[in-house]
This record gives sequence, C-alpha cells and structure tokens, in this order.
Amino acid sequence: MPSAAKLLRLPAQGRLLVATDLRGNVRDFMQIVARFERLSTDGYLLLLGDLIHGPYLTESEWDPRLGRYYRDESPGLLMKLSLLQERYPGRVHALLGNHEHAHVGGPHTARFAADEVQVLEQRLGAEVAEWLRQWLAGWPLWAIAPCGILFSHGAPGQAPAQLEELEDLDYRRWQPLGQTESQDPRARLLGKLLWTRSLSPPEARRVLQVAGCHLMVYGREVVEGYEVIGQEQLILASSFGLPDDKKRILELDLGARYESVAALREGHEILPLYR
Ligand SMILES: [Mn+2]
Repeated sequence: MPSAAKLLRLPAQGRLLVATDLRGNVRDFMQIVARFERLSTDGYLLLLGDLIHGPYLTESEWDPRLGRYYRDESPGLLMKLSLLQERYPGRVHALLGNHEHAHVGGPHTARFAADEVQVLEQRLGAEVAEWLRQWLAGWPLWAIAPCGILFSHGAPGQAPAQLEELEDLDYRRWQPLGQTESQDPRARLLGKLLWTRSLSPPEARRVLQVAGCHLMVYGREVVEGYEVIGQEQLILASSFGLPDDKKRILELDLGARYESVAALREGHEILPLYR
C-alpha cells in the first residue's frame, strides 16, 4: 500500500468547516457540501472520519432513536467526496476513522451487518473496492491547525514522543486497547489513537503539548451535538445517531488563535447543521 502522510497540516488562514461521523448519510453530506461551497475560495472542509457503514434498514425496521430515517449510501458518499476533492484540490480532507481503518487492515466493524467491510466492498465490486483501499490507506490520522487545534477521529489516547513518529505507523499493525504486554509500541500507539473514547484533562494536555496545540476536537461518540471536557476537549457530533436539530458542525477562522474550548461558542464557531 502507498504510504502517505499520517499528519495533515492545515493552513494559517481561511475558513475551516469541520464535521464528523456521517455513516453513509448522503443527505447530511450534501448539506455540509452546500455550506462548504458557500465559503469563499480560501474555505476548507475537514471530515473527522467514519463517513461510511450506516444502517441498511427499511423504514419499518428503523429505530427512531437514530434520528430521521435514511438508508446507508456509503458508495455514493465516497464517490461524491472523491469528486469534491478533485474539484477543490487541497481544500477537502478526511481523517481516518475506525470504520475506514477496517478496510485497510483494522478490525472489521459489525454494527449494522456481521461484517460491514465485506458488505460495502461487495456493493462496490472488486475493482472499486481495491480503489477504495488504496485511497483510504492515504488518509491521515491527525490534522493540526496553526489556530491551535488538533483534530482526530476519536480521543487521541496517547501522543507519540515526536510528531514525526506518526509517519512510522502502519494501518495494518495495531493492538487493541487494554492489551498491555506490547512488543510493538507503534501498534499500541495506533490502537490508542483509534479507539480511545475520552481523556482526562491532564492526559489531554500531554497530547496537546506534543501537538503544539491548545485544544482538541474529535468525533466518534454520539453526544447531543457537542460536549466539552475541561478546557481542552470538544467532542463533536454532526450526523449519526442524532435528530436533525441536534447535529452540529464547526466553522473556524484558521487565522485566529483559539486558546481553549471556551473560544468555541455556540452560534459562532459551533453551528447547527440544519437551521
Ligand atoms: Mn468511530
């Protein structure tokens, strides 16, 4: 597999739209794209992973606790994202979530099918599935913005000693959380980066120090739009598992300096997906 940067460095000016955990919801994705396209030519879009593997259910099988009914359209969402990246080179990015990782060496996820990887790759067909694996293998794990924010899919459970060490990680080599006697510190680091759910404030500060940032934003959990932990952590929920009025995205000024999560304000930086 081609090796590509595990760390994405965002620019120091422009606007940045951030959304996460779409899980095959094309209606929400198109809403985000419309918001992105209303930004000027210095606008960027960052998706924090888990774009794929939504519910493949009929309307009568649907659990209303998952929000408004939709049917998984992971294949269409991936195609639309790929086209968007082509149309706006260097301005549209996605981080690797655990559901994407499942296609490039991670454990296969099993929420809405016994094997969500197999189901999606069957729907895509062999050739497109191979294209998908090549593409996902190049998705980064972290994004860092000079405005002071570290972005990742889940809570970054451990920092590498130096940022450059992220590039040594191999998506095929990971170790589950809680398995302590590790032969391979890189495999342990990858596990902690992909599957940690939240951090204590001191743990978060240690990671931020390595990243050179003041706060971190991640998705992965279903919270009511967003949740703040201490001064350093914001958990964002943009789509999956929520009613439309709870879905939140971020719109940030890449030229600003955000010193803590208190600088991210509802109605300013934290915006409803639908208004
Ligand atoms: Mn996830």
